[in-house]
Amino acid sequence: MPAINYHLATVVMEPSSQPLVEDPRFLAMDACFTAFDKDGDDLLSITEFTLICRALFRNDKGHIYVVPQERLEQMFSVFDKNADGFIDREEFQFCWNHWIKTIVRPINAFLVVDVQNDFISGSLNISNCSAQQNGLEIIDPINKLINTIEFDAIFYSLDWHPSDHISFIDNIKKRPLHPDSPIDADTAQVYDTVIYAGPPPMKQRMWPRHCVQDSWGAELHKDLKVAENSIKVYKGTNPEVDSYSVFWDNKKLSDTTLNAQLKMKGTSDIYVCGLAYDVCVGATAIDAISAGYRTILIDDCCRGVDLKDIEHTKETVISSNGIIAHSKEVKAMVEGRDRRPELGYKLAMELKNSDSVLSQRNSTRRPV
Ligand code: VGL
Ligand code: ZN
Repeated sequence: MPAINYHLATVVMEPSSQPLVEDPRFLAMDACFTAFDKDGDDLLSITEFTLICRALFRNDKGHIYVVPQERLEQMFSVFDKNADGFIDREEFQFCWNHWIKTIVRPINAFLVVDVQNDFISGSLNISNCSAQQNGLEIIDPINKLINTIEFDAIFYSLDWHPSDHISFIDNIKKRPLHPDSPIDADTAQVYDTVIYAGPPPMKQRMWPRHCVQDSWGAELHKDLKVAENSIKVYKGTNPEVDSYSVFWDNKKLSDTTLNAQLKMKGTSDIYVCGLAYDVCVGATAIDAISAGYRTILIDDCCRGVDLKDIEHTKETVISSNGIIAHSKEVKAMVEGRDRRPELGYKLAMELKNSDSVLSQRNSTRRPV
């Protein structure tokens, strides 16, 4: 508990001054409101909200992140529920409980994607792919994160295919291809994309046989630290559909237990890393963002297949308000000492959406 109180106190700390809340038993929420209600009218204007954002979105090295005016206004309007141009104390209660508390004390999950033998030195060794990257290089930085940072939960995903899996090139004649498939079964090679007949028709990139259930290739690399109380998530177990994301298979037919387990722990933030950057790591990060999580992709703890696809993965994460971070930045972020405006904005937009879902439920419109 002292840690939480400390972080909440920093919220009402002006640059280069002492925390206004020094007694941890102090009612932090009201103190915060009062500290930022500069003109004492018992309301927070956009200018006063902007000061809150200056206190929130900073790191412990004294850097204050710039938040574009348009974003400040969008976030303000999420909390100014009656749209009268001010955040009153009741509106601030929502802002405090659902936004500020998460920003200063996130609940952090660490997700290590598919750090398995086959991708490092086995049948789908990514160093043979076009980017020629070495998966072994991520093991030390991942272990360092596990050894030095207190995550609230740690997950390891495993690509876990049955022998007749649809993605294996040597299984290509087991299922009919669609007439529109760009390549036929006799000419298709590893890494080509074909279209299976279905129904419904389904695009599939072909891979060498890899990560077959219970084989050596499917084991986590022996040097990867497996944290105590961590959770393993198996994916790609349905022979008929591939599964890049750790949340969903590629057809979104079924989910793994990951989202339910994250929800159970009250997770707000997900740190993603592993193999392959532009395949399973990217798909997982993007699904994490769509599922509403504040998402951080740890760049130096990922290795991928194709440089252009890796670039595209990063662009997609950034443009959907995720973060690309270096592992050395993670500890301060996890501990709420480095608070990124992109993640604050993402959370505010989630709160806005959850609001509209609620109001839709109360109206005649069909629930989404
Ligand atoms: C993966 C290709 C096929 C991955 C899994 O883990 O990135 N890539 N199956
Ligand atoms: Zn696979």
